[in-house]
Amino acid sequence: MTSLPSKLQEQLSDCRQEHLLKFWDVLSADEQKFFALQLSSIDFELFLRLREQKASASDKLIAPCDVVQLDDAFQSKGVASIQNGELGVLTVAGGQGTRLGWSGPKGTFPATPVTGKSLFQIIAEQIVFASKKYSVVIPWYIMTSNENDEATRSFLLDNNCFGLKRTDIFIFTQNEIPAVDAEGNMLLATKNSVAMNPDGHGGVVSALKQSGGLEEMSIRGIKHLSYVQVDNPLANVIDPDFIGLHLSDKSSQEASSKCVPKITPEERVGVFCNVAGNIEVVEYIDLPADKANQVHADGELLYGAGSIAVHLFAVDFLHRIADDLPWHLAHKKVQHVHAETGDLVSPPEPNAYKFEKFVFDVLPMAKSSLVVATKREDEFAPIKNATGQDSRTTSHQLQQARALRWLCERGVDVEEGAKVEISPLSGMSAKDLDASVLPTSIASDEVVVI
Ligand code: UD2
Repeated sequence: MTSLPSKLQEQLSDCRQEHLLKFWDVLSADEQKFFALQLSSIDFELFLRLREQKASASDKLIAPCDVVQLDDAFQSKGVASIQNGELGVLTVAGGQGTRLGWSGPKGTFPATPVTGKSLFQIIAEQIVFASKKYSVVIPWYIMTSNENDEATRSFLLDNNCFGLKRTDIFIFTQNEIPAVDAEGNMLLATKNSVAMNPDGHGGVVSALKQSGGLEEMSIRGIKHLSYVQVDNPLANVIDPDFIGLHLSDKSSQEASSKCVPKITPEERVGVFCNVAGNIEVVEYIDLPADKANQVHADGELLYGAGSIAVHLFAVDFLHRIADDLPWHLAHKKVQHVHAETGDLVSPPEPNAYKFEKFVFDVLPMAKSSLVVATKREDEFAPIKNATGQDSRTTSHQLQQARALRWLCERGVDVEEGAKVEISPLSGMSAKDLDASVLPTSIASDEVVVI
């Protein structure tokens, strides 16, 4: 039996967390080693600060925010920036597909309606397409979590990175932070490990900095990042119109975001708002019901600028604010080992607080920030749940509908009932399809991949 290094012992005692060592003496030498290693990775100072944090206040002065429409007025600026090699793609993919009932990283989930391409493949192929179209290397930065890092790396390698060079993909892992109970105590996940949770997608900014990602971008000359979540197969990852608008302002934007009309007051998307003069996303659970339900004369939601979590960030800006994101507190169920008996407890009700950062909290820190309205039917078909709203089924329908619209726009006669999928390798707009050989018509019983 070994003893815990004295520095760790002191830290635990300073934070009054000695209860974590309750089972130390019954652990094997290897288990003790593992536990000591995990404990040494915990930022105890941060833990002490966060323990004092109260639930985020929702009594801020909130008003609807200004939104501009997406158009191609500044497309040439966007194209020039891409061609100059200034753009990188940033994907947050730390989540597991738990809500989907998928056991691997969410990005490995089969998402397209005919060929079942994974969420990762859809993004990779958009990058391949754009790299060819603009004759430029577009690096891809992927954030994983401890839980899915290895599986993500293997998946990409096993699939030859879907046509991208491995050296143009930068994979980095987000940090973790201990969950605490109502008394501010850490919980044991097992007898020799603390219950930790990933630090939220907002952890992407500090993780990019710590991993050397921001540095790597500077070396490559990357000035802007196109940020997307992994779970929206319709996200237009490299959009020259959006990038052009982002760059159109004289002072050049530090952050721009896309929004779509929120459909119902209950829809689980954050809303872009003006909060005390700044653009912020107010998360669905934080938007007071009276505001969420307010409508314009035409029936549209007053607070209807729904976030699809698609942003453009200036790399310099991320450098500046990397360590400044606030923390949010979420009351969640956390499975743990009973502090006295050592039995596994699966609480029926939320029993602990998890700390998370949200990426949209960078917006109010930007010197300038733009919210751009885009077509919901073209750019938003998230896959979140196993069934019902935002499931694979609803996403398939939306993907299919967009494919049909694009083909109709290019003059293809598509009969109702036909199954069609457009590969990102063929393009990211109806116009891009002009470079492909298209059929003149598609019969109702046909299955076509373009
Ligand atoms: C997010 C937004 C919501 C809306 C919606 C659009 C938040 C808090 N909510 O809701 O406002 O824009 O998306 O689809 O952002 N992830 C990590 N690490 C983490 C947590 C999440 O990488 O620690 C990734 C995850 O893999 C996924 C993305 O972040 O790609 C979204 O995470 P989520 O499913 O928790 O967000 P959701 O659907 O509640």
